[in-house]
Amino acid sequence: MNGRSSRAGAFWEKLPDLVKALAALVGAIAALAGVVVPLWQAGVFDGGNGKEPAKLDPSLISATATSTLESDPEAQLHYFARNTLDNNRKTAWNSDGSAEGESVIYEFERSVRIARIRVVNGYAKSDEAFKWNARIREVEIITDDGAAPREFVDSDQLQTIEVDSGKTSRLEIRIESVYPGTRYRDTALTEIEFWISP
Ligand SMILES: [Ca+2]
Repeated sequence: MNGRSSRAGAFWEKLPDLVKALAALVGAIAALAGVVVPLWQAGVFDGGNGKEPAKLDPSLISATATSTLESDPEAQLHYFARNTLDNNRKTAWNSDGSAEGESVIYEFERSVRIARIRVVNGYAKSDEAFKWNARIREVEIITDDGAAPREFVDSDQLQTIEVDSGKTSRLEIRIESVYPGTRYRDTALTEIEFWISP
């Protein structure tokens, strides 16, 4: 045999090893898929309940507050709690003076299990409005399931607060403390979203 054919011979001799290695790799991938697929089906990778929380339609929510700043009809400014559900950063709920001990109360058309809320704290329509008015700091989140303390971040960006309520027909945010405004004692909340577990 010349050198060329002996190299080819060496290749063919090694082929069974290559096939075995390839078969082992395919087997390993199949075994991994065999583990991963049942984990996925069991919901391990999507929160453990088989489905991700979904945003509750704001039209199914009513909003009230125990303190609300009077409207300014001439300037077309209104501060009612419903402003936190309109997906508009230019509108907000404002308390009338200090908000400590006051509540914003949301009621739902049907009982829901709330996994988290997402809020835009303060009066986010402008940097000035945000600084001038107070922002919510410590709260009690009160549902049919009980009360739990939480703390909001001093930011005009959307922030997430984990709630994990049982079935509840309402969620009350009772304000315990605030980040003070530089000009007003009024405390503001611009937006809130309710994310519910299926
Ligand atoms: Ca708003």
